[in-house]
Parts: sequence; C-alpha cells; structure tokens
Amino acid sequence: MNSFRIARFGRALFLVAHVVIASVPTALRADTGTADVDVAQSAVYYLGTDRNDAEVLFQLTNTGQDTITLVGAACPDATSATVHTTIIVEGKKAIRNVDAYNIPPGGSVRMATGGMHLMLNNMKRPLKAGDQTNITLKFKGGAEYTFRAVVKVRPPEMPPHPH
Ligand SMILES: [Cu+2]
Repeated sequence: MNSFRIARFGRALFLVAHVVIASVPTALRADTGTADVDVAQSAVYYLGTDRNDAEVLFQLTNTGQDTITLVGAACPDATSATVHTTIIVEGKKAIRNVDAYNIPPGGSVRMATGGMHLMLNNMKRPLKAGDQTNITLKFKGGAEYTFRAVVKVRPPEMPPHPH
C-alpha cells in the first residue's frame, strides 16, 4: 500500500468511525427518550394502610407530532402500577386494565376517579399528605415520561375510589 492509498484508507476508517459514533446517541434516544407529553394537575391519593394502594390522577397531553400509546407505568414506592378504566357491566361498576391507550397529537386523557386512573399497587411505604413520589409513564416504542407527584388529602366532596 503506498502512502496515498494508506491516507485514503485512513480517511475511510475515520468516516466510518464518525458515522458509528454519531449514530449511537440517536439509537439511545429511540430506546430511552423522553416522550413528547405534558402532565398537569397531578395528585396522589393514598387509599389507607388496610388497602395500601394509591390512586394517581392527572391530565396527560400529547405535545408531539405522532400518536402515542400509553402502555404502562412505574413508581419506585409501589410494587406495581396499572392503568385502570371503569366500565359498567350489567349496571355495576367494574374495573379493567388498560394495556394500550392511544393519544393522537394534541389530544389528552384525564385520569380521574370513576374513569380512567392510574393505580399504584401494594405500596412499599404508607404515603402521607405532602409526600412526593416519582411516576414514570411508559409508551409504546420505549419512550418514557417521569413526573413528580404530591400526595394530597382526599377532598370530602371527592367520590371514594370506585373499587
Ligand atoms: Cu383502579
């Protein structure tokens, strides 16, 4: 190999290495990136030590350009987290797990008592008003969104948790 060819070979190697390095952050973003969403009016309501679950209410808005699909959630203070919806079966309220929920661009969903809500199951510690906990929402494709939610006292006028 003469010096000219070595120089060309070196340049080619440099370009390949450059492309590989440049592409790594993109791949990481796709797997672990932050979802284009906004969370507002969040509140956590602990359902008592005998039950040891908590209800998380909030408004979730898709601020991106594509439809997103909520597929799950997690909380470090809970054993598991589940998206629930409340339906009427033969005149009675029943709870169903929501495995996938689509939100179009600009659309939003309200997590509310008596409707869709996020359950924190089997808390690792009892929560008291003023405590804070991290909620991570998980979306199809791997994007996540974590927000900090404050534990609140259930207002007397708010209906009890439906199940
Ligand atoms: Cu529930």
